[in-house]
Amino acid sequence: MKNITRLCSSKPTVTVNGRYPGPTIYAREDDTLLIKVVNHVKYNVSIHWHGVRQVRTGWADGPAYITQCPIQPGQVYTYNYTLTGQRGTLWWHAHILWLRATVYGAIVILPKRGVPYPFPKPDHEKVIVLGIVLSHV
Ligand SMILES: [Cu+2]
Repeated sequence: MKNITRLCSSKPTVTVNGRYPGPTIYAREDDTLLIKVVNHVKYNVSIHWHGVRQVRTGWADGPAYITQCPIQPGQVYTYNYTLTGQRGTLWWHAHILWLRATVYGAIVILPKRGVPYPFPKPDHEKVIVLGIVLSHV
């Protein structure tokens, strides 16, 4: 939980590592990710890797009550999956009703080392994550 100020009002907000939006994950195609989620809040949590093609790791997809039990307060869960044959910028988000409003971030999947982008190399890259501001809730 962290007090987050948006539109001149502060409120306790569920974040990832105190960050809102949460941290950007950088990886390369074919990397295996081990992402340890420790639930320090009093709500159930799970994280969905939006757009990531789970190849034989459907259990790591993240939707609570669908592919896994939610991570309960005080519990730990390690997502373990491989980014097989995919590149690009996707996002991850909580897969528990309202938590998805504040618990999200980007996941950047770079080409394999030594493999160029399928377009001219950009001069600069910036990750943009669109979100909403919760006010008067
Ligand atoms: Cu999603």
